[in-house]
Amino acid sequence: MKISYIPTMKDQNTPRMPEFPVRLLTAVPLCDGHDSAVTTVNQELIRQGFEIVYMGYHRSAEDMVRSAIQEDVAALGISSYNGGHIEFFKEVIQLLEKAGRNDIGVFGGGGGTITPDDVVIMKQYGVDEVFLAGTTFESICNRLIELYGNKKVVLQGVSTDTALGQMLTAVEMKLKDRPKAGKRSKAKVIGFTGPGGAGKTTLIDEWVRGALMENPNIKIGILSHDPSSISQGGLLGDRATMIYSQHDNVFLRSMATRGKQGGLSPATEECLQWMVSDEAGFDLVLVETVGTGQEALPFTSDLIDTKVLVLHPEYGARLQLQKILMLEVADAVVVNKSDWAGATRALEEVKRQVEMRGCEEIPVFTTKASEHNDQGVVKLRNALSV
Ligand code: B12
Repeated sequence: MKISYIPTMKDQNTPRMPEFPVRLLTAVPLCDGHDSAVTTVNQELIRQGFEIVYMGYHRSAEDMVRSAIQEDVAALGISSYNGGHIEFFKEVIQLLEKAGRNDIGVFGGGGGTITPDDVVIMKQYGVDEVFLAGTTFESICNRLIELYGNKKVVLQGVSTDTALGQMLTAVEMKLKDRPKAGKRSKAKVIGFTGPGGAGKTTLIDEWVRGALMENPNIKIGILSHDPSSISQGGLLGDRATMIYSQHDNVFLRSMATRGKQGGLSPATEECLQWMVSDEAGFDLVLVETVGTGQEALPFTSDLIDTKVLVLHPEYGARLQLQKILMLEVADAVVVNKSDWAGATRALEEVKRQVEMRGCEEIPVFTTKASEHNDQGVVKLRNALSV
């Protein structure tokens, strides 16, 4: 039995990335903080055109499997250094099987920790590939395209994580003859935009945490965007920040912008139609744009009920505020990171700027989303939520 993929350098028929990027999810298991290897591998995969949904380290098998299903990735890659890989990979495969998703492949690596003998056992119970120390990035990329470059999409409504995940893939892949979304539900839709580093993802995660504490039955959907790179690949990294949104009541889909400017993806509108369909059954849908610039007006869709502009206190000189278009069309403005130096000044300047534009009806909030139960986040949620 071939125990691992060792480069032969005879790759005459180097596999090519298909028309739509291969989507993979990568993560590091529970009790393991070795993330520099997977970060390096991610970077190379993105450069070769893969879309990588990255979950970060210290992740349970349950979280990995739920995420892989919602993201409808072709495969799940685990980077494991602290031992226990034989058991951990097996648990992941068993959970995928239990969910009826053994179409999602499992592969991984772990430098000198995973031995060739371990790989024999792991392949026997269903791991597709383990990349041992010394494997070149080129060989890893080629093998992953070979294994996962031919993803099939099955359409079966949107009422489960599997079905909704696959429907969103069909939309992203522009599958011909895909159905249209049905009647709009009562779900409230809130869009969050603002510059990179303002803390949008953390704010959403804290929002979700609060909403779930208040109402454990609430069903929340999230569409979270990150930029595609020049290579067409992309690092979709919001799951590494969103801790509380990895929950059975929350459906989180990471989307790459795939060539569209302005903060969203060409597929966002149609994906949103499905997210707010009666059949999907969400109470609340949150949309996060990529980090945007001063000219961005990303929320033109009628489906977005409330638009929130999130800023951090370091937007530069006051003059910079005058250039931000969203300050005139947002339904709420948030100055996050209220513990930062200059936050009080920023709040005053933003309020004055909104007034000077004759938009004094737009409320301005100050939040510290990195802290649980921050009263600013609670006020914001109470003011805007269902
Ligand atoms: C760097 C490192 C660290 C760094 C980690 C920094 C970070 N943020 O990741 C620091 C110094 C912090 C660290 C800490 C610890 N470490 Co350490 N660490 C390493 C080391 C030297 C290299 C790992 C690495 O990043 N390699 C670089 C990658 C790119 O190369 P590679 O490993 O050869 O991987 C190849 C393939 O496997 C593949 N691959 C790997 N992952 C993936 C994932 C995917 C998706 C794909 C496609 C491919 C792939 O890509 C590479 C291609 O050639 C290893 C030793 C080793 N040689 O493995 C020990 C090692 C893993 N660490 C070890 C230990 C014990 C620890 C500590 C517990 C030490 C301590 N007592 O505090 C802590 C635990 C930290 C934690 N919270 O988990 C042990 C683990 C022993 C075990 N399993 O029983 C090792 C094996 C060292 C040893 N021989 O003792 N460590």
